[in-house]
Amino acid sequence: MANVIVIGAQWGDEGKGKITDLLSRSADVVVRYQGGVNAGHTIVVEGQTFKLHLIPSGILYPNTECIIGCGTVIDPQVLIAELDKLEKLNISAANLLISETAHVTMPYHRVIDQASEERRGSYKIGTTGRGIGPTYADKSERTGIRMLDLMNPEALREKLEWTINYKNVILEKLYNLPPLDPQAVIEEYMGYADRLRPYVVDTSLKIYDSILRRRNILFEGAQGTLLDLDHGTYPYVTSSNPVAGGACVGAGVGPTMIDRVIGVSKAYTTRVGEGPFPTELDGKIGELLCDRGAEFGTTTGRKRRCGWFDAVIGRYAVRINGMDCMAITKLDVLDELEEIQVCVAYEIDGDRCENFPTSSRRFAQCRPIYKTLPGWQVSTKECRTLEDLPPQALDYLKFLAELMEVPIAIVSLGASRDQTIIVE
Ligand code: 2SA
Ligand code: MG
Repeated sequence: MANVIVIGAQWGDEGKGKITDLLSRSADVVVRYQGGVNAGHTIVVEGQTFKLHLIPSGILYPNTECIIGCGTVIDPQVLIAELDKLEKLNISAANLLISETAHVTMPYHRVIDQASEERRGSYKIGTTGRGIGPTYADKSERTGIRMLDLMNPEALREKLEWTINYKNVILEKLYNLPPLDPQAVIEEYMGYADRLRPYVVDTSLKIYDSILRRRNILFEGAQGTLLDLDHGTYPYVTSSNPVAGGACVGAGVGPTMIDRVIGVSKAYTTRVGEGPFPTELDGKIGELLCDRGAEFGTTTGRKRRCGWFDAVIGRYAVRINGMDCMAITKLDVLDELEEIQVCVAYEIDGDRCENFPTSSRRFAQCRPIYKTLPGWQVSTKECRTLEDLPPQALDYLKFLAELMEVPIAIVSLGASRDQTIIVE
């Protein structure tokens, strides 16, 4: 297994949770390297369903070390709620480590995220409203609060007094919102600090130590390639780097330590939030994909927009992430369709375009050029090998692999662990 990065090849929600869960079995360490409580995966333990936003699902394996790296942003309130939930289920969090240089999401980040979205009107991004953008903005502006500060009452008091007074000017003058009481926030966050202290360490050092001991490390991306701040559909992106390159920065490891990159993509496409989406389907087929795929956000419950598979994006994701292979998820969602379309290229102003355009304006003008393939119209949910698949489904997968120029290593046909084909 060695050191592997798993990333989303589309706009997030590709089913990375299930694939990382599969790979976690052979991992000694699982590392989250970016994002915050905007991510979410659903976990089922003893028939009970619950959601994790920050803690890697690897926590369910008693011997797997789970690391929340320096590239993440941490909302302590949500993290503590997750720890409480695990405790209730008798799942030990003793193997959890949190980076001391990760940035902390504060109440003003959440307020500003929501207020600025409202202010943007028709230019809104469609954020999760969890304060992610403002937390990363403060990191870049160098006014952020890090876990190190949270752990040090004196530093916390000093930094927060200054910062909250500064943010209050923005809240009052820019958004006409009530100011925050610095003392109340300081007290609240000091309480969180005590609860989190046992987990907070220099995680980069811990990861390096694991590398030297040849332990298997899984770097788990949140969101997806097209939501990457630098390489996605800017400005309709998140504020971190979900691409494979982000794993090095966000975990604090050098690129020579990484052995493999696995991309995860749905057999169709979804997107939550605003922004162009060339293969989006408004009508009956879009509804069918949404219904059969249960396409609702884990964090906000928002309905996801659905559309056909887009191989231009797929090729782009293969390139930007240096992908070795791909996992295709939710193939079974397509089971009932008579015909399936795949976007093979775009048309912009009468020209054929094979490559993902960097300009959002151009991207918004892209019209998909489709190739139509026959559907299979039988259930694939029970297939466990490629030979079990109906020939049309196999042809569909072969076509995707050809278009993206990447081998397909895993096919997923449902939420449970056994509904998986591992391609030898
Ligand atoms: P933000 O909140 O600043 O990161 O939002 C910016 C854009 O990034 C999108 N985004 C996501 N898209 C898909 N899935 C995400 N995670 C949750 C999930 C989403 C949910 O797992 O389902 O529950 O709604 C995620 N996180 C951020 C977001 O829609 C904006 O387009
Ligand atoms: Mg998700």
